[in-house]
Amino acid sequence: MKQQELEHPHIKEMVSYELMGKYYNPFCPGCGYGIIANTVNNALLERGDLLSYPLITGVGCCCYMPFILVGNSFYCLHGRALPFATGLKLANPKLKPIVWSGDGDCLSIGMGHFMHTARRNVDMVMLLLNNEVYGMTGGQMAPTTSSGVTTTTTPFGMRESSFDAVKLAIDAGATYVARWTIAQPFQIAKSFRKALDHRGFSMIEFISICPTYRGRLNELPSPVDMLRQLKADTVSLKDAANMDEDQLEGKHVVGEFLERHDRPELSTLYEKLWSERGGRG
Ligand SMILES: Cc1ncc(C[n+]2csc(CCOP(=O)(O)OP(=O)(O)O)c2C)c(N)n1
Ligand code: SF4
Ligand SMILES: [Mg+2]
Repeated sequence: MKQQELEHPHIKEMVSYELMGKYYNPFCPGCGYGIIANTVNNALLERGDLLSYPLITGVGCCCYMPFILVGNSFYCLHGRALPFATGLKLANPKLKPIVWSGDGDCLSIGMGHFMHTARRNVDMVMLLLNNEVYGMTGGQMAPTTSSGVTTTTTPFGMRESSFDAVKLAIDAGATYVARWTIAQPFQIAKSFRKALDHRGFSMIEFISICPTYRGRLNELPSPVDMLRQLKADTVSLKDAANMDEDQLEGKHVVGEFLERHDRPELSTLYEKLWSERGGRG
């Protein structure tokens, strides 16, 4: 039987079209990553000049993202996307690398790179996809897993405290920091466009849903249930200002947390150094 041609608006620009000749989606049904992929893809297509925005990933479910997005992609080792992107930026300062990383990829194995890339304020956009688990490897706990949450490695509920990626990014020196949930595609698109135009290290955290592990193990097996819960647990930065620590327990505070333009950017510093010394060679 002749295979049906699948209609997808951007199929010709997709990596998967070249690789497999058809539309390909590696995510489980209901995975929140699809919403992020679609939103970011549309914002990138608006730019037109796709070669200026290399897509770089570590390892995890979220790192399949470039397979279904437009543009050039580089698939790196687990936790190592940021140093690769730094090298790319220094080699060709005209590029604006876009790094995709999971909460495990960025805040466990890649934590050192995250801190130092923010400290150096390297001009790139880092998209941190936080589903509170290691999705790809079977739903183990992550450094973002909330208190009490069941994962395959916390069968009696998470007892450890978790990291707040936004606070870490700000303290380390990032210059644009935002957090949204996947139930906020308009805010995601606006924030992503802003990050593309920002000169310096931008970090946008997306709170996503993993129905397969995070949901199934916590009595929220349906993506719709998870989405409803996510919306119920979301608090804007403005509202959070009037809430105490107990009221904010288990909530996702969303908004633009920081935008600053007073820190030097790494590739600019090096370009200046090269020109003072008569060129790169
Ligand atoms: C050096 C190394 N250690 C461990 C692994 C196994 N591994 C692959 S993905 C992953 C965690 C992924 O979790 P996260 O970054 O949160 O991404 P998600 O799958 O949730 O999107 C781990 C531990 C690996 N690939 N390489
Ligand atoms: S395991 Fe979870 S994060 Fe990974 S694709 Fe499936 S739903 Fe998405
Ligand atoms: Mg994860």
